[in-house]
Amino acid sequence: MKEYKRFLITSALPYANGPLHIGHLAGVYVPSDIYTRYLRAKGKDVISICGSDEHGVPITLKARNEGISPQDIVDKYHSLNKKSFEKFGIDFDIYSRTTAKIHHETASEFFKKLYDNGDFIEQETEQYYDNEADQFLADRYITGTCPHCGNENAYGDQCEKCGTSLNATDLINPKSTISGSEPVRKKTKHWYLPLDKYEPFLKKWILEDHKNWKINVYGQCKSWLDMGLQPRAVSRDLNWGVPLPVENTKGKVMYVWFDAPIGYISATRELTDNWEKYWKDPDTKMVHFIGKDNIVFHCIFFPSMLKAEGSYILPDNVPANEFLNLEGDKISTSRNWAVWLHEYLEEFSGKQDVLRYVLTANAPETKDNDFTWKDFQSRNNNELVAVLGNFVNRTLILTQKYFDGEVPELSELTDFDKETSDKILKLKNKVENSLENYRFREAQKFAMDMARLGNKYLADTEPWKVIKTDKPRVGTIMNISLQITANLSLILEPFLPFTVEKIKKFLNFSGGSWEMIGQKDLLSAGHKINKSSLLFEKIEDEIIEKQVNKLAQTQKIFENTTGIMEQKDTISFEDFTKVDIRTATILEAEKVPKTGKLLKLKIRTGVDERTIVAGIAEHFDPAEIIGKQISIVLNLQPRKIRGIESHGMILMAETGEGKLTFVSPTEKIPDGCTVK
Ligand code: B3M
Ligand code: ZN
Repeated sequence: MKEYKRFLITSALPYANGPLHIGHLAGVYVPSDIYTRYLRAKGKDVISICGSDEHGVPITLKARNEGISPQDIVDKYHSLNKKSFEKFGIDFDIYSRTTAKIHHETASEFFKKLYDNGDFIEQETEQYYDNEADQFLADRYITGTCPHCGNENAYGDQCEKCGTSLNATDLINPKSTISGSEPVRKKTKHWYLPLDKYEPFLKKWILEDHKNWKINVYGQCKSWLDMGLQPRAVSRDLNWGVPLPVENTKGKVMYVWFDAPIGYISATRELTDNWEKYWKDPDTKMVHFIGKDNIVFHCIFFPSMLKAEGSYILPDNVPANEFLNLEGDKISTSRNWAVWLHEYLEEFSGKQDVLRYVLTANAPETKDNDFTWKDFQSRNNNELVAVLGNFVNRTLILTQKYFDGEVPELSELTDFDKETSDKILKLKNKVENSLENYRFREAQKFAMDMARLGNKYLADTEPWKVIKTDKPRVGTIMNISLQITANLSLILEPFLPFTVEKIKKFLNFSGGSWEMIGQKDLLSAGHKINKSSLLFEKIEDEIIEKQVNKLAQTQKIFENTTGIMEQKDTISFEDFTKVDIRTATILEAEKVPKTGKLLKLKIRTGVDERTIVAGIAEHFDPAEIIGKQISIVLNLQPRKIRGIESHGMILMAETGEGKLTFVSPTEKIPDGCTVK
């Protein structure tokens, strides 16, 4: 294997038109961060590059829909996403943006060079034009009737009803979404990069020279290359993007996938005057971290651009991941089926490492994978708490207890002691080998094996028993356990940076390089450690249920907007009579502090007076509902909601849009009457 002098790590530039979710982290940013942190720990010369992709048609559409400018949209999401990355410890050297001046300059220079070289084909085609709005229409700006299924709201590039991909000119009765008028065909000139010309080069470079690429990446490239490549337009008629640096091209900008990958170069330029070393010296290893939908752009399109330009290096690897699903369903922004990072950060404050851990343990490295809240809980409780947290905590507590927080001396070593210590180095080599091959879930598992090793060592040596008879022996045991803990702080750093900071603080250990892993004397005898606290806490069922309910709620809203909920499974009459439904009256109502959603109600049931907590605060003013006669389930098992015991349930009818009304008798009758 080639020894590289420096590393250039890029992570796909997320579109700044929406917030980030767990799929982004799992597929691209956690793996790239692990890899970068590992290289830094090895003392390598490495830079990690990312930023917002701020051009493209969807951003202009969103802006139009919201009645604000595209710049407003990208400003908002650029700062939101930048913050999310920082909070998750995704440690880029720079997080730039493609609306930056330096990017427009860099992309223009790049385009101009290819243009002047005669690398583009110039071609005139007919495209739809909106006379009222005075502009050409991107495919997404045209709707019409699908010629295949008759759907009247098909887009110019695709019918979402039957899934057929379309040309705008296929649509029957096309309409401009900007003015509503019927668009006309008009000639327009565009520039194309003749990808077919680069096919022989790509075939050799990928299919022969990079057989080591991940099988999903290699396979996708091969199928593109087998199908044969076509020239690809690098310009668009749009007023949002990098203007073409060519005379007489007003109203034309670069195709977003032309300028976006150049964003990696611009960001490097912004970061350092030394940028050409990273981009032009063949001793640099460049690695692109991306999701699978970006493979063709990073393995075929961008390399062809770089090759045409001539002075840049090509990526050594493109370890693209597959997709992460959520609770068995594809993550979807438009259906709000996602776990958003900014929400996680609020709801699980301080638990960034838990999510990093779970997403790596479940990373969609070779196939699509599923995130479930249950798995999240069990990995936290059974692995982070029970394995890592438990080992570190026991080691620190026992050291405080038996040796007053001082690293004890080693005395004579048993074979088991030696074996245990020797395994540390073996694990380092395993983790390293996995990381070098972009197998992050395996790498993390091997790193955690070091905590498992520690737990087993403590369980087998039983210092809490030995202390009664042989304190020097316990000194040896604790010394070895502390060395394992210090080694853990080094080997886990790429994966769990926040946890490692804590461990180092507890150990009063300043850390060290990757190559120190395996040393048996990271902490010398007599070294004082600090007081500690728990590294992880158990996540209770309640918390998980809340998240699952939140998702169910989302799903319900989307099901209901398309109609009424389907009938549930049938039940027996006997089952039905088990539910004791009664008329009742609301006597008092008040908001439950700090919840926003909950009302605490005092209810007269005819049988008694009792408290019921209901999630209706967003729909009703407490004052408004006092005295109202309603129906309740009387015999529901009492439940604690936010510390308040709730006895029963208020019956509500809910519309598709989530509007609630009480189910009340149509005339006043006594409380406690049965509803049957
Ligand atoms: N903005 C696409 C995406 O988020 C994209 C990546 C650009 S990388 C140069 O899927
Ligand atoms: Zn259709």
